[in-house]
Amino acid sequence: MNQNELIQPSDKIFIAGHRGLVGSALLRRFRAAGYTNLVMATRDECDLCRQDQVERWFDRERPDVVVLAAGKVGGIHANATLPAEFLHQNLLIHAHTIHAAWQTGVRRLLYLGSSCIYPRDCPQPIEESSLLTGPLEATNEPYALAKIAGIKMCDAYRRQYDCDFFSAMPTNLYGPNDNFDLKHSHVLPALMRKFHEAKVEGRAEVVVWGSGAVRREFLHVDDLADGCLYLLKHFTEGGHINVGTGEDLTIRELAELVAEVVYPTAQIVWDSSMPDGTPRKLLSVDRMHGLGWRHQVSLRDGIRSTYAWFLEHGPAAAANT
Ligand code: GFB
Repeated sequence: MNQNELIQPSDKIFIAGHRGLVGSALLRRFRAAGYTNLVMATRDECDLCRQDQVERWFDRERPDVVVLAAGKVGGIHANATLPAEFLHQNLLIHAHTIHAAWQTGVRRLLYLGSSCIYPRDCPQPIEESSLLTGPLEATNEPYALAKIAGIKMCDAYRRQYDCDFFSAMPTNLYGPNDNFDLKHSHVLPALMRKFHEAKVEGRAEVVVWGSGAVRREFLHVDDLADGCLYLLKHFTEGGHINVGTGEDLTIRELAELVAEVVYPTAQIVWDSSMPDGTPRKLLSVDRMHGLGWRHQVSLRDGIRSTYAWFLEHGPAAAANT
């Protein structure tokens, strides 16, 4: 135990969203670090979209620390076709949880946002100060607005009520327990499943959306979980901080990398009727590096280990829908 750290293994820590990609990684990381007083809630036990249920749950459990990783998430197609659900559910989840945390005296809260909160065309790599400096990417504007509201709630509760609430902005994530749905998932798990199924079914061609020219940054979710624990222990500031690798690649390069691991002889066919989304989304990670934290998992190793997980568990195991 290090008394200088801002959270302690004896703290009661609520991981909201523990069945998803991020929440399940947080559970693994906290347990490995000796944090055993962890509390979780399934949707049946506490529906975060219902204020009465959230308030009752916080009143009963009284956590010391909260990590807010719950929310409706999805890839470009899910965001573009379910805008009302993304806006409504995320606004409710964030508002109820942050408000109840204040009401019950939670000592420290980490809210997880997303790199899509930044303007579509802002300078790259994206610094934290770029927030609200320009228009958002249209394909995920509702989700981004809900995430921005969550960040601003943490800032407002810090300012008005002196709450120790702050936010981390992860770049695009992947890893075990991801959503491998072919339509609604993010690009990396979708490609993994597409290449895998083409190989198993003996099909040469694999259809990949968009032009392949846009660039994305990918962080293994175990690295994000490690970064979150690091921030909870050491980060004394408010506001929001980026968490990423500081490296990006084109979707074409990503597709080739996934093919190399899963199905090297596949032929990639581009479906230009599907949207590209934002042209580039590379986070500046100078502040995290300045705090002494860096990611550990290379993209190639992360794709290999995630594919091994996929082979063991299959697409149906994914809980993050
Ligand atoms: O990962 P993705 O869905 O999300 O798509 P975003 C990234 C890029 O991969 C886009 C292309 O240019 C897609 O057109 N892509 C190629 C594919 N093939 C596929 C495929 O089979 N499935 C998918 N999903 N994409 C999301 C936001 O944006 O990023 C969310 O919509 C969130 O709000 C998330 O912020 C992290 O990076 O474009």
